[in-house]
Amino acid sequence: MKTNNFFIVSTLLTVFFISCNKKKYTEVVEVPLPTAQEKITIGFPEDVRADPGSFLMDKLPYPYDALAPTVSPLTLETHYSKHYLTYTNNFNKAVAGTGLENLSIEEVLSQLDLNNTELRNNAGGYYNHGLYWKSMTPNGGGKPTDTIAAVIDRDFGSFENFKNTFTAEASRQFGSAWVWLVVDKSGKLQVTSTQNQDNPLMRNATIQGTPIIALDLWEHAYYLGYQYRRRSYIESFFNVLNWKKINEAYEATTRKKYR
Ligand code: MN3
Repeated sequence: MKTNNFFIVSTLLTVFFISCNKKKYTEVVEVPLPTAQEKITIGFPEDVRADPGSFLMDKLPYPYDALAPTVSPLTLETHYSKHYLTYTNNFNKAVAGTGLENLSIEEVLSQLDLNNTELRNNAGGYYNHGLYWKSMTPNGGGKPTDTIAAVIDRDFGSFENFKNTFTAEASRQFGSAWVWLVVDKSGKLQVTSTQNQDNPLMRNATIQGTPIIALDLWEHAYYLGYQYRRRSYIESFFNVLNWKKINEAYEATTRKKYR
């Protein structure tokens, strides 16, 4: 009898200790990123200053925490104040003395020498991020309205078809890339993608056109919030799309064409 009791008690203790250990282990895994550090790190977009140059940074049209949870505050702060700032400074350095510095950014991109990788990468990085900031807004998303809604229906059949096409194009990317909605040379909307910091305004683009939506698929754009779940970031992007601005960009493109 005594042996039996001892056996039962020790079994219960063993089970107890194992479950304690399991719990401890689980707690360690679930510890979130330190929020205290985020508070210290995050500043204000208006405090970011580029070096003097021909091209100015686009002002971020919302605070760093405005796009959460689609884009985490720390991601947006780092992206805008470090990555975008660096592209802008390096672009201004690379374009100086090329004879292109007084052109519009769209003209620079369509005319630049693709073998000049410093200029190509940084002019792309400068333009691409400017459009990415404008593609998004807090309380955005939903279905498009105005002209762009009708044109999406015309060229994709429906908004759902457009969304599926864009998501599929984004999901099949490998490595650092951008996904675009462009107005092509015939005025039709098309979804396309580019590698690195290239874009559809460059002469090497498979589908050339004027971009009106830009999605950054570099890891720095989503890794802190999503890690390996790139697909979740792509899906969440639709929750912050700025359809008002996208419609304006579409209308500006067609006006330019038929002017
Ligand atoms: Mn980026």
